[in-house]
Amino acid sequence: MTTIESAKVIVCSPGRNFVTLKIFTEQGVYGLGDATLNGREKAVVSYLEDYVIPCLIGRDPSRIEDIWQYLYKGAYWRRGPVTMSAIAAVDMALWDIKGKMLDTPVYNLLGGKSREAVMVYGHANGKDIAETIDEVGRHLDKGYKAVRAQSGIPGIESTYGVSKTKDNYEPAVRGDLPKESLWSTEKYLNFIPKLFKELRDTYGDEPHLLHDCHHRLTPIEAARLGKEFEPYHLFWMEDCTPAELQESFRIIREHTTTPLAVGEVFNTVWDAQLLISEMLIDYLRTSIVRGGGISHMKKIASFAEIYHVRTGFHGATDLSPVTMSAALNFDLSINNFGIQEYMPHNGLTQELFPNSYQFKDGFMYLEEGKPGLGVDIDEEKASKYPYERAYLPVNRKEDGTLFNW
Ligand code: GCO
Ligand code: MG
Repeated sequence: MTTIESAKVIVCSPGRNFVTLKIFTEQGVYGLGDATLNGREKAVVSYLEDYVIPCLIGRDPSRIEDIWQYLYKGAYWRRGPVTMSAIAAVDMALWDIKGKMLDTPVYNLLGGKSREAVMVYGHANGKDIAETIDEVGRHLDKGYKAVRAQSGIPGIESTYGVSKTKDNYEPAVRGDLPKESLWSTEKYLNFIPKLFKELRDTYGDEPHLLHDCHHRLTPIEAARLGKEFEPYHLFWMEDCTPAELQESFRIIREHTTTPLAVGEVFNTVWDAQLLISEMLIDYLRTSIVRGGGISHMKKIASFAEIYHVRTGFHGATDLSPVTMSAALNFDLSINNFGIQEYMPHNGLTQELFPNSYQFKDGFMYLEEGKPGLGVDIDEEKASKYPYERAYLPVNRKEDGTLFNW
């Protein structure tokens, strides 16, 4: 029998914080899991170090499902982002170990490839319509088949998804307190359909265009926007309302044929049960790191498949290359894959996490024959970039009311 000998948590900050779990077996094989929870990283570090790791020592790492159930049911306190990110990290590491021990990529363990490559979408953002159009064009020139477009809104100083420097948008800001931003739904709703009209006028019908509302609308406002987007046939409209209230999507669905994506903040299948079974959404955004790892995401994706819901995993830069590698193995294997978000990590992060994925012409490819997840961590380099506290922003309406960010 193989046995788990030890495990440790590695925290590093090559431009942003990452939490990585490394599980070692007595046989000398190790596995990696991502446990990064943006803006609340240390809560997961403690959950792993103080409670989970002691329960892993001496166990057989090949019993992935049993260990998952032990950590989920055995804690009594179920669900939630801290618990599920910690369980996800263990689960990813165990799949990585299993793949390495059997000398095969994880996608093979999940049923083998269903496709050769994974369609990804990139992020285009600009301070106004003209700049966003240019940014979309720059992505199309790079080969992207799908681009998410976010633009600054006239009269609002800063907007979700729009970077001041035109770099990839990084919302977490280092410092002692969260930054505060201001929001006006009225200004946003009057403006944003114009962006997509201009994008279609400029680039025609072919490119897939996506947009993230970032949880800021009420159901009826979302219905209005979905309807106004219809002539520009978006690939999806994302997180149009905060989705704790799953029933709210019935209202949106009654009014619009714009495809809906939701769920990057979800943690279990129960967060999306009604959304999926009533076919109120088209794409589920829950990712491997938020959704309890590969083992639980397999169940969610299979449930979604029955109802014609496809995956569209969250893949912002706060999900480490370990999650990205797990996601790509998963995306390659399932039939109801939709699209994968891809926000390239900075060069330093790529160095700290050597990986085997490659972007080409709008698709992501995994190097053939890499066993396990196909990702590693350079611990020595990582130790040179210690944790720095960073928060996601807080959002207020123009009159000061605290709002969704
Ligand atoms: C996305 C997301 C991100 C999140 C971020 C939070 O669609 O990529 O909405 O931009 O805000 O991942 O940590
Ligand atoms: Mg989003």
